[in-house]
Amino acid sequence: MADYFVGNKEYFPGIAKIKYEGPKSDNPLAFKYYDAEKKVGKKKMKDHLRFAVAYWHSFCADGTDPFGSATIPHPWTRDAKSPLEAAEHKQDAAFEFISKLGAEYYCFHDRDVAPEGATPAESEKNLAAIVAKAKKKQKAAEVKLLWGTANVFTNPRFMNGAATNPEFGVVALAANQVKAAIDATIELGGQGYTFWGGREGYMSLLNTDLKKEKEHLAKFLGMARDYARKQGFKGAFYIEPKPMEPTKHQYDYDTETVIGFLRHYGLDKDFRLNIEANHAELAGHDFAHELETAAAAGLFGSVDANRGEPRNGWDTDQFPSSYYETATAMYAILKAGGFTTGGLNFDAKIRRNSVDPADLFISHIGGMDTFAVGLEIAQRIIDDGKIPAFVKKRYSSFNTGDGAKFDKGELSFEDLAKIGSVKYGNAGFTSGKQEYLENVLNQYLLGL
Ligand SMILES: [Mn+2]
Repeated sequence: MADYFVGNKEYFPGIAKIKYEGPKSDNPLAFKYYDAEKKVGKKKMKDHLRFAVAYWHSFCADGTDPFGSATIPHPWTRDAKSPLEAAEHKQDAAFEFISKLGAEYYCFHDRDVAPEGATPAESEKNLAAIVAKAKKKQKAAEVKLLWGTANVFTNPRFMNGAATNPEFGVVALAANQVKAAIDATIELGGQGYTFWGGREGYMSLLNTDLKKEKEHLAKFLGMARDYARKQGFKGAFYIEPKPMEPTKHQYDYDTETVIGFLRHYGLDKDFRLNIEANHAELAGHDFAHELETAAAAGLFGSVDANRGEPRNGWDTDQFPSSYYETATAMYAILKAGGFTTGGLNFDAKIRRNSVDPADLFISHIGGMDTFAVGLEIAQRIIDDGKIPAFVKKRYSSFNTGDGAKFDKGELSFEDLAKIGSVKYGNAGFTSGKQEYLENVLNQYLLGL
């Protein structure tokens, strides 16, 4: 990773490249657990975790919330003579930050990196100009694009949806934007392209043809996929489930819903899941549940790494801080074979009263350390083997005899019923040992 900042200006002065100093360090601007080159199992930490910085939260979000205006200073927006120049300064700040942090990847929406123009053509031109600069900066900073996406939810024209909009004209405008974002992703060597259906849902069934909207969504996704493949895109397409907010109900409700949707419309060969911890919580699921559900379907792709606030029920996008959550998530990810095109994208923002420039570093350092600990614990679960062995044994009655015949489809339902009555009258009293397994996991969490 190059030590790097571009332009004449350093936007995070006084902050040098973040280093690993170990668990005893009291330097807030150092990693305590994330040691990029350290080997865990068969891979280096950085290759397991594939951290990405989210452009929108880190360089665009200014602390505005429904009750208050901006609190977080963005010095890169000062002194710019035009929106495009402001976007260039923001890009300088972004590459300086990502490089100093030592993340290898980043993710963006089209509108995070380049300003919207007065017309769709002008917007495309702005994006192309910024992409040309990003290409050079990626190379100089040794930073790669994990995935790109299009923001088809902020502009008021998307108030009734994008691909699911009841007006055809808006569907076509969304396609114009998604096409340009796909082109940008390909140009920058992006390893994935994400669809988050921010407004692909409904506010009221009284004004909604739900069947038509879902069909339109599937058609739009298939057309975008075909276009990207025709342009030579080899990466993964991701759908990011979220149950609600801003709509009452979003069609990509949760992982299981998306799997059913992708299979129903024949999209499951190209599309994978991008799973966000906070969205899992909003859907009433554990983060690990969503990961295991995607992996069980062979559709695990990438992760938006954050956390919610369990007691307030909205999408707070906080930085991960729970070892228990990252350990169980990383265990699911390791069991799924780890990341290929995906990674851990910090779809997380500092709180609006975290106004020191260093807070952006401190939050990412904490998230990276928390996932590094989670990875080590997950590897410990696998290496020690007690928990995987317990699960294996729990299903061992399907390995031989009648159980194996059942799994192979060699028993009729009448056979099964007869065997049950004749041979297994006393079955069903084996302990699930949940408390024992929780105790074992707690021992791993303390590293004993
Ligand atoms: Mn979120």
